Amino acid sequence: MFVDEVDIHVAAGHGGKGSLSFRREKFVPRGGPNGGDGGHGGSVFLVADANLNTLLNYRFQKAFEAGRGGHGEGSNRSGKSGGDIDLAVPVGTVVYERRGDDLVQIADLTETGQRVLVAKGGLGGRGNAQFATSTNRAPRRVEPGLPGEEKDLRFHLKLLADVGLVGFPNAGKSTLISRISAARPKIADYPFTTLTPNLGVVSLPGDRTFVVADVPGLIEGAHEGHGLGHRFLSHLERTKVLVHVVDVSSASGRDPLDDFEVIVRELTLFPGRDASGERLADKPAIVAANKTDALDDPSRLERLAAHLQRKRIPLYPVSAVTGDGLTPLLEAVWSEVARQRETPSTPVVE
Ligand SMILES: Nc1nc2c(ncn2[C@@H]2O[C@H](COP(=O)(O)OP(=O)(O)OP(=O)(O)O)[C@@H](O)[C@H]2O)c(=O)[nH]1
Ligand SMILES: [Mg+2]
Repeated sequence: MFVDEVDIHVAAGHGGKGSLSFRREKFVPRGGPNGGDGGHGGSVFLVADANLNTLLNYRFQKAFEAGRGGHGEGSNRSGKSGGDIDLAVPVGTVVYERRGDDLVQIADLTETGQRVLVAKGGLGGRGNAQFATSTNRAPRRVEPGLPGEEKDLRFHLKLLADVGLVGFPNAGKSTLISRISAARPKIADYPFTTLTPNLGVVSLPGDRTFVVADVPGLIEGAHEGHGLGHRFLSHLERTKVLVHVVDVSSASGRDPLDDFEVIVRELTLFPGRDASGERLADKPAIVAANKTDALDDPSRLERLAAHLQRKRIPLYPVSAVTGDGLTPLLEAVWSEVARQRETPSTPVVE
């Protein structure tokens, strides 16, 4: 099951308290203070794990607590430090902290192995040995341990892909990704076959690779929750290029030009932006006019082509089933991906 948003609670460990103790030895009537310090509380970290692709685990367990620091002891023994905990999250997880009614972004785990501190353990208190001075040789002062940080966090997984496939249900997005990558999503002749996003890696000759995301189809009114709604569009926020998959055969019973415009409108109405403030509708777009093997009425494709030419959007007629036209499409997609990779986006400073 694919889960891309969860709310959890993390608590770092409390620091242990310092010890109050004096040396007691035969023939030493008044031994000096020897109370050790309390151990520090354990901290909570998040670690980006490339083997995870969902936040499903956090559906079942929602509260995590790192270890408490042990109390200090006599003979200057410090308490044990509380154990840290590492919570594994998929690469692409954005972390928000709840502060009152606000959610404030505190981390973005975009690289495998990246580890970030989200709740710091409390310091252990000092034992009385630390308070001895020349004027006070028998201090009775000790410190309690400090509480560890506690936070309410939201994890939001936003997949990291270079290219997003968008289009109506049944347009052939999953067929296309299965044809150009090793991804094997379910394909069927009915709408809403794909219920969660799929990722695939496309490899072109000359070590050129990019990652494609196939997301559930959109329909008119998706921004109002129709169909599966906008729910999965956040997974396209970080893509560099969108490929519109448009069914140009007559099977859909709709007009390809209208289909394209409906999707553009839905993208425009999606509020999400990437780190540079770019909206989905502003991303470079390429149109794959699909199902040309079943093109019974060429005027459907011609009208779409004329429309896109006016809008200066590149069009590639393809058949995801026979493979016709896929090489030129992928080359065009690659060129755009490569161009975007060369112009790093300037993140919005918050
Ligand atoms: N003739 C023909 N049929 C195709 C082509 N591409 C996809 N199809 C068929 O169209 C139907 C839908 O394909 P999918 O790949 O599941 O469509 P999708 O866009 O992923 O659909 P959703 O997951 O519902 O959004 C399937 O029956 C495919 O076999 C094509 O190039 N030519
Ligand atoms: Mg699909």
